[in-house]
Amino acid sequence: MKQFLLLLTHFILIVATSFAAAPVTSDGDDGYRLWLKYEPVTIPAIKADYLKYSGFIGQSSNGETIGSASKELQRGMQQLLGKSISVVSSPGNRAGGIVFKLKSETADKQDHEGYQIQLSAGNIVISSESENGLLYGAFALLRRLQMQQPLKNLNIASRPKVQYRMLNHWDNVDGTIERGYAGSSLWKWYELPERVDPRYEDYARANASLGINGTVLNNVNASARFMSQEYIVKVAAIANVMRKYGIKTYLSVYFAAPKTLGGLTTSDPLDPKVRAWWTEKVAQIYKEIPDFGGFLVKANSEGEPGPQDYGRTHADGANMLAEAFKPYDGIVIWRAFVYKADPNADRFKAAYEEFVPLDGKFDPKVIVQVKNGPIDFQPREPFSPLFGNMPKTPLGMEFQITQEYLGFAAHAVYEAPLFKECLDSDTYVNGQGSTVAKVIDGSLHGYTKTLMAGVANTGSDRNWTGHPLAQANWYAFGRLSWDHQLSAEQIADEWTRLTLTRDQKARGHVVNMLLRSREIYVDYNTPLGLSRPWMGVHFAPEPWQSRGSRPDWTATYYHRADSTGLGFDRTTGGSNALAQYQLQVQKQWNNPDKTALPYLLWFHYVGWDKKLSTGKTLWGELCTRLYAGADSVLWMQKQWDLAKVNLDPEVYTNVAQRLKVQHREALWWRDAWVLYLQSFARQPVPAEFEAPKQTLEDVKKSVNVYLIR
Ligand code: BDP
Repeated sequence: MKQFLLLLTHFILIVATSFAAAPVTSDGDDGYRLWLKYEPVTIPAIKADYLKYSGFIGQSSNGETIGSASKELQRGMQQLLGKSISVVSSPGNRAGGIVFKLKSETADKQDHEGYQIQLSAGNIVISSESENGLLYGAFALLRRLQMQQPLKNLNIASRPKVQYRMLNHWDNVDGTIERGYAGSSLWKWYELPERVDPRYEDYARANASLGINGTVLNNVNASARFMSQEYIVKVAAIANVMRKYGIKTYLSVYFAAPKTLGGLTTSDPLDPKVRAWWTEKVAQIYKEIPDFGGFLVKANSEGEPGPQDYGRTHADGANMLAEAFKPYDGIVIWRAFVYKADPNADRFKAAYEEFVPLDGKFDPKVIVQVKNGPIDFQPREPFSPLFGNMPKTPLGMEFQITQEYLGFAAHAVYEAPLFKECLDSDTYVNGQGSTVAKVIDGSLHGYTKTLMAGVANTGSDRNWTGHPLAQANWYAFGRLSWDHQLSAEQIADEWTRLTLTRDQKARGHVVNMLLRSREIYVDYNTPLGLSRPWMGVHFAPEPWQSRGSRPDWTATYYHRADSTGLGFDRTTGGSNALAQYQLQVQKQWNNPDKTALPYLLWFHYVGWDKKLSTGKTLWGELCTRLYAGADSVLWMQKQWDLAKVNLDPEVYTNVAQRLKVQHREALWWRDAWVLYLQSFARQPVPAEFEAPKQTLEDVKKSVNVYLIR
């Protein structure tokens, strides 16, 4: 089954990306440079302003990362201002340059990677307690210059709100990427360690420019092969590049590796031989990678092995690995994405039920990584009830940047509003204002370790992300992992300026479109709180799918449509999943008349004729949203066209064509839901909309094409 799904995913990937690569012309922007384009500054006063500080770069220590910072400044100033700048190791009292200043460390860990940029004694001074901070400061200065912002009164101080800011790659040894839609893996295992692709450095630069300081190279459905010496040296070759940009390298581990790779008879975490095996393994890794970041573990989840195979708990498993890391800086990131195949259970409740009883039982080296929602990266989910309910265990956030449920690389969906919606949700655990963001940044419970991870959307496509606008999602994730208080709009505007156009009007159109894109997607894909994590293709509509190897791997399990209504009752009358939240949150969602419409069907089974707050019946409202969503893709096309003259023609055409695909597929989704739900609701499509021209059977046939091997 797994093999088949992998093949299927691969097939879809090919289909989804076959229209991806517009030919690259010599003068077009192929997207490779991302937001680090460094195009010449066009405002003379700004140029003159910065040129005053282009005399030299003062770099008095010679670490690798500070070296990268100088190199980046040289590259940036050369391209932005047309001036080559040399690096001096002892600037003395010279003025007219950019000076790096390494300060002594304070006890506050978060300050460690922070930076200040000020004008002082005729120089631009970038100071930090760490080389990473200096690198982040250099990128921040370059960002400012790229955005043509004046230097006057320059006084910037910034520090990360979260300690571990990382990408999770779901990349496999064979070069495929689970849920990857932008080509194959960036990591070329077959040619490593001898050949180190120069692209690794550009990857590291892009991440460092956002403040990302960690990367997990391989899929959470991990191959034990990554624990072999052969692969450890390959990983070390990549880690050598990452290190220069302040990025630590991590690996996902296969929990049963002691058995499959080590030849032991068990992988029981309480078995002394197993513990010794891991201790030795970790030591072996540190020999090759002295700054190794740690392990990411998916255990007892979707068929992966884990401690429960031996009657042990998640804490037993995680703590055993933590013990192996004791002599080192590395950490263990244990995922909370678990749900058992219980036909009577509500998958929504599973992670909470398994993990909350373990609160306080994890080693201090462990962070539990929780997906933003209780199910699985849906276009809209309520926040996971784990947030706030494990005060004694550092909980990290797992967002998905790759668009598994968001239209792959064919649909433009700007994800910052989705990320922010979760981060800004109030858990009420310590009264009003106990937001998820405060859980994640540690301020609510005083976590010693804090983490935000994003499942990467990068691949071997020349433009990294397949859809040119998907770069904005990588960018937004990185910026929010540094500062979750930035707004989705501010990030969109920044990214658009750096990547697409400096023109204010054109930017306005693009930003407008980006900001609305997620809501538009939700409208034609999963309106009013529908969800659809069934086992099929995660791309095409299949609300009729009712057979699977387990009930929660069907579509009907989630939407529960029948002749009287639709939706999943999670109130006391139903699964009572709502009880996992604080009372104030329950109040928000336990009454169908008061539940905000975007969450309605997440918590309630609602009759087809029930009048909603909009004045329409459930059926009427569903139709309205599905039609409005699909039509709004035409509005997106219009916004994009309005910006055309200020966009690179290559990028313009690439996105314009994808928006056409998006519209075609939005209609597909709309028709699938309307026709399928209509077979239960037995009502006509409201008169103001044109009824679908195809039949439900037609839609099913078109979806079945995706299932053909
Ligand atoms: C689901 C994906 C699956 C992942 C799993 C996970 O469909 O490919 O392995 O999540 O996060 O969303 O472990």
